[in-house]
Amino acid sequence: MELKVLGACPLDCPDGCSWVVGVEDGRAVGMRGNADHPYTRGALCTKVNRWLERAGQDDRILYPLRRVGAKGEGRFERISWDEALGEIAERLRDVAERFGGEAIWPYWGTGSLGYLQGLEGHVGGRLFNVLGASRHRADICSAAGNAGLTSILGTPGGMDPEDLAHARLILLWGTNPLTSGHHVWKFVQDARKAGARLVAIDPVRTRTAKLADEHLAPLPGTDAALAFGLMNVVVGLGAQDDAFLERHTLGWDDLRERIAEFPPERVAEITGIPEDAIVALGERIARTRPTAIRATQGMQRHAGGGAALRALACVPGVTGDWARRGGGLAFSTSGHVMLDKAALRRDDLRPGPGRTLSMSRLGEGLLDLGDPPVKALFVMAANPVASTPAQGRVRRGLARDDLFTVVMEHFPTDTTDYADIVLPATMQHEHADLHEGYGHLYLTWNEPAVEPPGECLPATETFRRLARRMGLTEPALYESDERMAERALASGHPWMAGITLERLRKEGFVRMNVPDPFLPFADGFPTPSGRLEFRSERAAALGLDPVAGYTPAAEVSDGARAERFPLVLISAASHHFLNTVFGNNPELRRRAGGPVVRLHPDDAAARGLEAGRRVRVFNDRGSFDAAVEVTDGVRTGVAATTKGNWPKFAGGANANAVVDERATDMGGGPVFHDTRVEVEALPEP
Ligand SMILES: Nc1nc2c(c(=O)[nH]1)N[C@H]1C(S)=C(S)[C@@H](COP(=O)(O)OP(=O)(O)OC[C@H]3O[C@@H](n4cnc5c(=O)[nH]c(N)nc54)[C@H](O)[C@@H]3O)O[C@H]1N2
Ligand SMILES: Nc1nc2c(c(=O)[nH]1)N[C@H]1C(S)=C(S)[C@@H](COP(=O)(O)OP(=O)(O)OC[C@H]3O[C@@H](n4cnc5c(=O)[nH]c(N)nc54)[C@H](O)[C@@H]3O)O[C@H]1N2
Ligand code: SF4
Ligand SMILES: [Mo]
Repeated sequence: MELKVLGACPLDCPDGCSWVVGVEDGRAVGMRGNADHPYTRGALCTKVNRWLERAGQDDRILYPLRRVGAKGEGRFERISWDEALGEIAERLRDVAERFGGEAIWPYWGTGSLGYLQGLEGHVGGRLFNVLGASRHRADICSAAGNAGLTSILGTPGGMDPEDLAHARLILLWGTNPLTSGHHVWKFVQDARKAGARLVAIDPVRTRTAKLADEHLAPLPGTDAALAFGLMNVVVGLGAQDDAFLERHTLGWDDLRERIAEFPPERVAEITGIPEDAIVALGERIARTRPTAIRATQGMQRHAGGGAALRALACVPGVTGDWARRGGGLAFSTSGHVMLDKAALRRDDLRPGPGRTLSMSRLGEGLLDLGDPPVKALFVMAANPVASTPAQGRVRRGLARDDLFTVVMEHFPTDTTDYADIVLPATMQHEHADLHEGYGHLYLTWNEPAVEPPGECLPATETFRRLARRMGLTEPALYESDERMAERALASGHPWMAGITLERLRKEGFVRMNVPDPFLPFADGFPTPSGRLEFRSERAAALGLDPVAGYTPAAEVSDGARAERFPLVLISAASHHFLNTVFGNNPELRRRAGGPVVRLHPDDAAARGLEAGRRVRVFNDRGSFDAAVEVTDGVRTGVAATTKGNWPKFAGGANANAVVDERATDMGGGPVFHDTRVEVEALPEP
């Protein structure tokens, strides 16, 4: 008889799907989206539909491995868990003794967002706290936007994306949901059926933009200017919500002056969008209540990414839409998740405060930092050779002979190729975990459905065994997965009331007890003033402009650099891969058809490039190879490619070979889409 086991997709996607695994005789025989989950509603996605196929792929890592070739070569021998843990325990102890705990860098990626097995995976987080390791700041994805929004709203958590269904005008701004989180589309379509208009704002005519009522294509990195231009039109019509501004905001006079600096004519020049289109959209916002903005990570991958989200959040402040159901801005709902994260992480176990290292700057961390230098790197659920900026520097750092590297993985990635020891990790349907979705308000429990293959172990169990091997006595290092989940759930916050592990296990998912309808700021904003802060003293204290404004991108706006490298490269989500996960799935690789760079016909013609031509995309940092697609779906001056290609299947490099390690204005995020390149034909084979 087939058993149905409820679980959760662990990948870094806002949708946080609930899934059902069919199990027969201890084997997983099927997986589908949970039809009962209000957000998943029965469907997974093109990628995760191949989850079980992925779990059984021939190249899966099933045993601990020790490197036998040179770093980067990827030659290993099988060893026992006992040997692996013994060697890791000894090397970590040795590094800590000789250089101090901070010479150890636990590098957690986004392969799993689970509270137990993933990001800061919790026995592991506790173990590295006990060792006094450097702290890892997971700033590669949303840090700039989170910081920008927090400066004005007090939290990155905005409106419930499900409430997009109640909007009358929806701006999909720097987001491509049909590729990067398609479950929100149902709510968008519900709004349209009720008469709402849909506008996409993206330099690229994406799958999503093609289906919108209107598409505006700004120059990359100019969104804050566009937001101010739209507010300029709204205020020009006297359509601001004076009562809301008076009661709920701080610094309206300052913002008003800033808005006056951005008449549509100037904004047209900055953004490359026709002035009449800016005026028309501003007028539409002025007369349409409620207007909702759905923005995700795309637009904050520029030097001014924090300022961009900060500016966008001003729009519903001016129109008063933050107070209306179906109005406001939806970026990430993570800020609303009231789990007791401190009880999981246990920072109190640290011997001292400890330095913080940036996930986005691994090259810098391995090559430039002293005092102490990083001597041991523990990589979990991350593939930095493929996903982190400055690929050449990352490779050089990982190739250091004096660095001891452990990688916990499912597959032989470009990163495991540099490991001294590789540890085989379980996949989601083989271990337990607790999840949120950063695009909705449900918590999900993932029950293990089958026994792991080979000698794969969950991260939690790996760290319990490592702690024992190191002779550590702290009891928190030996807690069970279930006990940790219970602690996280018992935060005492009213939104968590009645949500126990027992209930989650039985029901699979539970909506947090937020008020219904959910207006996140009905009781005020969680800022120091309790108001929406157009003017923020906290921003000023960070050396930033106290008033929201426009911070230009770095390379995009650099005229001298533009002469050498005329095209702005955007490397956004691939439809077929989830970051680099699935990048080694044969069928999805076949569908993706290898790396592609999309150019406007004028830009292709200027370089004598025809569709299908193999090219080198390069700048002074490095290069990668791709095939040209010629399309008027990208603006002139923009080259569009995707992230997620494995360098080892793409001639040794991907888009991150040309991306800089520079940080964003706020949050220390990466600047993937703030990159200038040139494209030239490769010699015909
Ligand atoms: N299929 C698939 N789904 C994914 C992922 C994946 O790799 N594949 N990745 C997941 C992860 S980790 C994340 S963080 C999210 C990311 O999901 P998104 O937020 O959608 O991020 P991106 O794909 O980087 O960019 C979205 C859009 O922003 C546009 N864009 C780039 N620069 C600018 C700009 O300056 N202004 C404006 N207005 N638009 C701009 C790009 O052209 C792109 O179409 O998706 C998740 N979902
Ligand atoms: N050029 C460019 N680069 C980008 C981006 C971009 O827009 N453009 N986007 C960035 C973004 S938004 C993100 S979030 C980062 C992601 O960067 P990373 O966090 O490094 O994510 P991935 O590259 O997908 O690597 C995740 C790895 O974890 C493994 N894995 C999956 N599940 C588990 C598990 O349960 N346990 C263990 N041990 N391993 C597991 C997978 O096999 C995979 O190799 O990439 C960034 N890189
Ligand atoms: S990747 Fe996103 S859409 Fe696909 S199953 Fe996972 S959560 Fe759902
Ligand atoms: Mo991400």
